[in-house]
Amino acid sequence: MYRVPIFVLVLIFTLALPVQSQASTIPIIVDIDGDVSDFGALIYLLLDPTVDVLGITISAGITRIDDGVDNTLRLLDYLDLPDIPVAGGPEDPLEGSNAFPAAWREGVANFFGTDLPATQRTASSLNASELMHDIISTSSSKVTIVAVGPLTNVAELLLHHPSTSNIAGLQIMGGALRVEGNVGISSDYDNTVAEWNFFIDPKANDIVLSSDIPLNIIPLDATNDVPTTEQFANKLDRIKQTPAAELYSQLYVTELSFWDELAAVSLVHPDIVEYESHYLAALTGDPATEGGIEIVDSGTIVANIAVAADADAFEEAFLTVLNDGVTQRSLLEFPGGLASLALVATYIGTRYIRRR
Ligand SMILES: [Ca+2]
Repeated sequence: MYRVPIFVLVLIFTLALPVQSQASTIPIIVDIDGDVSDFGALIYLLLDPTVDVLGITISAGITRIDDGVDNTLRLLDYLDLPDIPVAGGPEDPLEGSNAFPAAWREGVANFFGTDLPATQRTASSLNASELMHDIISTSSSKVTIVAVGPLTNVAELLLHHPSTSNIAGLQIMGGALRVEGNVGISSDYDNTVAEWNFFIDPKANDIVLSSDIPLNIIPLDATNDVPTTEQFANKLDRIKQTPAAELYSQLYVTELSFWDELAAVSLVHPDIVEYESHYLAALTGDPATEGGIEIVDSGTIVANIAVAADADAFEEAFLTVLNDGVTQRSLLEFPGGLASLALVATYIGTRYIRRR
């Protein structure tokens, strides 16, 4: 029988082991508005072993509520995950009538036109803010809310259930601090300061930024540093080996940003972003500036707001979870890959010479 030398076995197992964080589990609720970036973030959070997703709520943003709930239930089925409760929020913002372009909203139906199968799973009988409250009030440890859509559901939670003592914090994708917003450049709205999530429901932003919950905000200032590139698409196509990676590669769109994905990954890996700490105020009322945020001298709580991100570290952490540990395909691409190959070649060569 051919005997495999021990050091070769050690080498193989060393290369095969996924690198995983040793942090304790983070209990979270994920609030999404159903775009590709939302599902990228959600998939990451569902699959990261250091995160425990207790519930998923849908806010009306890119998605209409029914589409968002249906797509999320299909995703849970596709990933063969347990029954995590899913609940939809209101179709309209707390105030105003700002909305994403209709064509964008049509595009999310039927899981972005993919063939993701329909599901027998059903939504929670509770609405989004009541499901949040139910989870938070019965959790044995403090719950973090990851909100990557308009803040309508979170604001409703705070309006109806003001006690925030069992909320660990909010991890939010939204806003633009010192960079141009993305509403005016992609729609007919005459507003150059707002980012889309914060533009849809400025009143909700005001309620959240005025609360006493610890805030981590990931605005365009940081997500501009993590663009969705052709290079990443090619890499994903080359290495994908899981249902999650396969689905994400179908949905992935280049020349945008990893908006919500960055908020998700930086929850687990805070060093990926660079935070500043400020009192922040939400701009409301004026159509030209509503949805904007600004630094102010005083407030209820100092927020952490990300101003930069490390693209390489983000992509590695995101891919590690999405693709079950495999972020490189060729042996030559492994760190130390050439050295490993040389070791194996030396061993085989030595055996060959000894036999002769
Ligand atoms: Ca989103």
